[in-house]
Amino acid sequence: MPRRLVELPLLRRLKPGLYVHDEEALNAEPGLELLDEPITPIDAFFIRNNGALPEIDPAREWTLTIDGEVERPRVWTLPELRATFETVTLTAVIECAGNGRSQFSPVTDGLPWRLGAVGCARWTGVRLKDVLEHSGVKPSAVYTGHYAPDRQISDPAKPALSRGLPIAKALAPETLIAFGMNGEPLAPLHGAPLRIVAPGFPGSAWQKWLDRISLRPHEHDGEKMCGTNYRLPIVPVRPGEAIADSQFAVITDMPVKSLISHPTHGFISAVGSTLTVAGYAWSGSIPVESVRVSCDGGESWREAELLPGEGPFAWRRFTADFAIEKAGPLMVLAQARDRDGNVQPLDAAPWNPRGYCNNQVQRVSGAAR
Ligand SMILES: Nc1nc2c(c(=O)[nH]1)N[C@H]1C(S)=C(S)[C@@H](COP(=O)(O)O)O[C@H]1N2
Ligand SMILES: [Mo]
Repeated sequence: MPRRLVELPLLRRLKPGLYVHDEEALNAEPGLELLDEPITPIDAFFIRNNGALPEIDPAREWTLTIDGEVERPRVWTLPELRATFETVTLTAVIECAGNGRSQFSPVTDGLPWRLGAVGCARWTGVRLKDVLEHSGVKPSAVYTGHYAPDRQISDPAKPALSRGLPIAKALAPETLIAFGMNGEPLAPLHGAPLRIVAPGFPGSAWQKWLDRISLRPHEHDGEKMCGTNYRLPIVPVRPGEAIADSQFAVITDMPVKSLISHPTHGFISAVGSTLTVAGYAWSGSIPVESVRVSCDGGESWREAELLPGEGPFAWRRFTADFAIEKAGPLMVLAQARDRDGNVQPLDAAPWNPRGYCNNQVQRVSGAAR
């Protein structure tokens, strides 16, 4: 019998530290203290679902169909995929495009994510490129379309999500069809048995419960690919202003960003002690170059020490020490910069109707006593 993957009480046991935004679709994020590790543990990892969890019949063998603009369409079983293609493991950040949405003003539509809809994991799978090339990619293929069995809650006839990748990203060596996460078989909540891993691209491009990839002769137009869904205005917009769909473009590489995982809001530092500010920095395709940290609300800054990441798609640990000399309020900020000189905005990121890509500098308030 098909069954719903995970019920809420089970989620609370599996991921006890997560704040649940939405019980029906199961959307949940960790507190930032749970993200203070180079590899995010699975029980601290955020969950994002656009629809109901799919009903998966364990008795039916899972297959992955490759069709569309290919010479030789093909249906794969999991053992066939594993036996035919090289298995690779890479470390990559996945961040929901809506992470930080609650900090936009005025508020926008969408789940009011705080800052926890991000994590860094080790992903194991086969290269999407290898699987597509085995079918013979036609020159007419410019985009992938990804399909999965999960359905919309308000309209179960419709898929919850069907996103895709520009063909260059689909054929890039880092893009995977994954079946493992952090050395374990991929968990049902994270898309088992198969999901896309598209390092640097928004989480929405990382299709879970993948059962079909169709190569498209134009940009994919599946569920949540069009209109304002996971698309940003290509011109500045003011809140409330009407703008045509043609003025939006699909989000591809995510902007440079950092997260302060220590200390957390409301911290107290003793006068005479050292405050160590620590966290992680990452970006889409342009490497992170530096992080600077302030503990006086941005009056003065110090370059953080930045450790190498576990490969080019992982986040990088930063730390900065401050001598706490006098009592009073403290306001900790971290600002990452990428190699092209892009920095996190100190105040608001550009406002957009659906509240995507908010990489504004995080502020953590505390006090010295
Ligand atoms: N089939 C399917 N895949 C999906 C989604 C979905 O709703 N359905 N949500 C996407 C979004 S918006 C995000 S941010 C990531 C979240 O991955 P996670 O739940 O493993 O953290 O999955 C993506 N893949
Ligand atoms: Mo997302």
